[in-house]
Amino acid sequence: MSARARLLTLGLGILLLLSALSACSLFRPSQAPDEGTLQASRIAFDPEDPPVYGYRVVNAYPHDPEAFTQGLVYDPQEGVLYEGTGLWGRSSLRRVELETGEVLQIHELPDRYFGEGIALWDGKIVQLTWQSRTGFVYDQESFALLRQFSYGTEGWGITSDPANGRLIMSDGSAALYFWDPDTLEEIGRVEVRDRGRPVVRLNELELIGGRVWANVWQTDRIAVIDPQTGRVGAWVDLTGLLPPEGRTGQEDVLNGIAYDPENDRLFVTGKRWPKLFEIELVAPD
Ligand SMILES: [Ca+2]
Repeated sequence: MSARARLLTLGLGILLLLSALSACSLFRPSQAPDEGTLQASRIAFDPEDPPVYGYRVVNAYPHDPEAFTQGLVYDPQEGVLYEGTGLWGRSSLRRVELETGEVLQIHELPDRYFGEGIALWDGKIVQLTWQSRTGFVYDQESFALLRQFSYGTEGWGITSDPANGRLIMSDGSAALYFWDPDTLEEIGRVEVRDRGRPVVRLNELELIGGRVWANVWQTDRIAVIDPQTGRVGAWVDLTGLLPPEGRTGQEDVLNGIAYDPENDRLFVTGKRWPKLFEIELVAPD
């Protein structure tokens, strides 16, 4: 066999091997498709026909059943959760250990404020209140109050969008508002729609892979939204997440989404839920 024929044979062999490999599982992504689950950053997004994802519980952790969760954030640098809670006279800002649910630090709001969403920004924590049109900025480490500010709507959810230099907040309507993180003034807004229909009662928020995940108040659903267009491109249905045997009888609705971008972990809980869950998503059939 000539050198040229040998080369050709070798090349053909490699081609055949590559096509065989790509047809089998070796080239599939490592993120758990074997179990039929996906991590949050990997779900499909289709505004024309949004897929509805189910879930699988990966871990269940204790959660203070007195915490009326209104804001939830995970800080990958510290490996802890930050939580904002509501109710008159019971509202707070907390640093919480993920694995135990232990409250490591707490700041209680004055009784006249009903605490709402929280967001981390540059070593600070921004906390909204429900109807007082008042927000607070704290030092992330000490919880010292740095600033109090006003805004023109109710306050429901808030999340940070560092890549676009803005905060994104909700007020219970179908709007997402963009805020300058330094002045805390509105710099834009978008209406959220699912195939043309406004999606109202957007509550707690989390930015995951450039998309806004929003709890829809009084439902078990999370809308996944493109903040540039406002279009919903996927839903997550968390019906049945808190099983009957785990209930205390005091629970309110699903609320609270936190994301660990370093390990692609998604955490969800609810108001006065005794558990906080790490979940993965299950694609529709
Ligand atoms: Ca959140």
